[in-house]
Amino acid sequence: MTKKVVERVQGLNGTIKVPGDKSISHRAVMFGAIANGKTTIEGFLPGDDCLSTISCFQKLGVHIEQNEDEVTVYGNGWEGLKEASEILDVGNSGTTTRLMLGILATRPFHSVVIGDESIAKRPMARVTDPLKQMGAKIDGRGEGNFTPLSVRGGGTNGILYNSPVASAQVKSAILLAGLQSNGLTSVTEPYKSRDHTERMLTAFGVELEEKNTTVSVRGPQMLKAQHVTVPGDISSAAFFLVAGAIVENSTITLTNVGINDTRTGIIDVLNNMGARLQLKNEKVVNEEKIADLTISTSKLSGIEISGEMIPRLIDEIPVIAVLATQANGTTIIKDAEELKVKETNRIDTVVNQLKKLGANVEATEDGMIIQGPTKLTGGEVASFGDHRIGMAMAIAGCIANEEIVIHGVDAIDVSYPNFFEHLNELI
Ligand code: SPQ
Repeated sequence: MTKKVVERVQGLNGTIKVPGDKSISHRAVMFGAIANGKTTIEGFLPGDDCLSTISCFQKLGVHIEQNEDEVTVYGNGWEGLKEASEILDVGNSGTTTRLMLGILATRPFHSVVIGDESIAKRPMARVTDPLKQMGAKIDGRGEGNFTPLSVRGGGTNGILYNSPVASAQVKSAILLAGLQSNGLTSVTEPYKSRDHTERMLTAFGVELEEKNTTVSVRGPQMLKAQHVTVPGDISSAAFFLVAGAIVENSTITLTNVGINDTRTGIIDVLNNMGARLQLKNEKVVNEEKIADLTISTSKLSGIEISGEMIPRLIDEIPVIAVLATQANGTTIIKDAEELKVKETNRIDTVVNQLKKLGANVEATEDGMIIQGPTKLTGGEVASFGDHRIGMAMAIAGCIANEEIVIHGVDAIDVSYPNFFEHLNELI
């Protein structure tokens, strides 16, 4: 476990190109692996989570070459996937676990899926139950709810599934299984979750239908290899967007950031709080909108964040909590129970760590309430193995009165390996 000392800064200024989008990087590798032909990926995120995806599909017999942010996947279609002689280790990655389960559910061989301590606690029944209903044989602790999981796929039929949660991982796993199942597969969710799967499957030649919050595919379907350009990850940009808004004397530009509407809740929050944020050079690359974002220090007001906005900013809530400690008035975050089943219980972890720094924050059943503005003090905090908590604490450290010590910063490598280099470039 590595620790890092972060000290108050006088201002953050400059331009940063954040690493590639994690969700899109995972999907590009997986879809390339089941497609026919050579898929090339530029701007890939070489973080630990996406490297776990590469390693699992290599074990499944797919030839994949990776050099920094460039990846080539030599797909041989669905039949190119072969029974692995080793256990498939997903590391810390929920996306790898759940989307890969959707793919394995239709493959007529046996697989064993394992991950780290955090993955072993995350609920998988949300995907294994519907996949079992489609005909896959999946078992594991808690009747297939927890890793290690054993999967014997094949012979699956389509399903009309009403998901109780707005989750892109649930939606994607079922749709991927649907591509190799008989008949129609349809997923309806309470609110629209991120739609990278729908966009990228379409680019790979899949026919799918979208209506309100329902997505449908008809099996069987094949994918055609593509070139994928991965935009910068707005979830990584969020740390510097918040830093730019709350650290005095700051102006930060983040280039080439993905601004897919299903991910831009953080932009709405910053605008609603009164931040000075500008979007420039908007364009569309590979079905995904991108832009350069510039943010400067501003006076902020507390707001309520709830309902359909939650899936559009779910991963940004740890750093939004830091933002809210500097906003005037009360910020209420609700309808965010999903935070409890992330890399950590992000309601408890965020609240407990921010309290150690003197923040006025309390946990609720489905979110948190933050009163601001408060001057944060120094102290010792920890990531608890959760990348987003580690980075949120580092941003808190930039405005704290005394230094803060963050334990477990190695977790940040999951999604933003050069996070501290970028932070130092701005000081
Ligand atoms: O991959 P993992 O570990 O689940 O990562 C997280 C994150 O913070 O990076 C969540 F802990 O992001 C998820 C996100 O919360 C990535 C994701 C995706 O790529 O489909 C979707 C969201 O999860 P969910 O459960 O709402 O579908």
